[in-house]
Amino acid sequence: MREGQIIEGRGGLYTVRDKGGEAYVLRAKKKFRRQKISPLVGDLVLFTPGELEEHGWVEEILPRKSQFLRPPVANVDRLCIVAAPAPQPDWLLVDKLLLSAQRQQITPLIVINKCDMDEETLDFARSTYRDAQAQVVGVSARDGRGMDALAQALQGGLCCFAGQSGVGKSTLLSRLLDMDLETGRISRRIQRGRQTTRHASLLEANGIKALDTPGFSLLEAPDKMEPVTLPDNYPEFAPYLGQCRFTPCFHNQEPGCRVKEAAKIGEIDAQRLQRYQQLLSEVETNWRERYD
Ligand SMILES: Nc1nc2c(ncn2[C@@H]2O[C@H](COP(=O)(O)OP(=O)(O)O)[C@@H](O)[C@H]2O)c(=O)[nH]1
Ligand SMILES: [Mg+2]
Ligand SMILES: [Zn+2]
Repeated sequence: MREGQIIEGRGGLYTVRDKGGEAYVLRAKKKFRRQKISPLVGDLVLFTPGELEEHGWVEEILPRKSQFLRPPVANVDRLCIVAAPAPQPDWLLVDKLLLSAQRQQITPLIVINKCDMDEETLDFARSTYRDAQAQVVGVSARDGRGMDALAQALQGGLCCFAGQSGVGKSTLLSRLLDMDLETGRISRRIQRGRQTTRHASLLEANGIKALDTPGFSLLEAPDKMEPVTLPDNYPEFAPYLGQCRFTPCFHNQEPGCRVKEAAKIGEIDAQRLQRYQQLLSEVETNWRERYD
């Protein structure tokens, strides 16, 4: 058997590329369906190539380092969370994406694109996420600033781009990989009615391996999160651990909360705490409805 990585999957056919760069079209063995496992783009697999005109078989899926439901992808090593001066940044979405990355031990990178428009968004992101221990880089896919540093940061490992529509994910990816990917111009035409099925695919060029996942802004995890674990994902809360009156403290409605106090006196970013509380109520609702 040979080893390779799934770079595309559609209609029950999987394209797998081996280390030498050769691509094979395969079907998944029936046992995966019995085990309720579907091969995902990004999966490392063992396979037998087909002979002559026959397709081959995906025989084994190697253990996954990370996995998402939507988009259905596996083994992402780095998540690029893209925001820009326009459209107006949705920092709650940035926080949610940071959380998905942390939960799966994926290294996040906050990429502020369109720095040709203004630098204030970049400064804002730097100060907001400094204590969250997330790296922030500023780039412009248009004038090229910061692009070499970004390309450098993405060498090796599999990266995935996420963020609001219109922030420039496709443009960035096209530039990084020297490929002509679907950007805003074409997307608008699709909105006017042309229906296309949108699949994730794994692209590789210039030492960068990236997932092109058109149409996805958020990464949906395969499981629901227990609310009490949410604060663990906020490094800025860590210095106050054990200093709240209640244990556990959700840093929400409780009196004598040291974290809320820290936000009040400016030791913690107050807006980040506010978004945390918003996120907490979403996590609580999902947790209550976890058996539905
Ligand atoms: N000013 C400026 N515009 C950009 C930049 N990068 C992308 N855009 C534009 O932003 C729009 C949306 O880009 P697109 O890549 O389709 O965004 P996506 O929805 O995140 O994939 C397009 O009109 C791009 O030309 C940039 O660095 N600066
Ligand atoms: Mg796009
Ligand atoms: Zn508290």
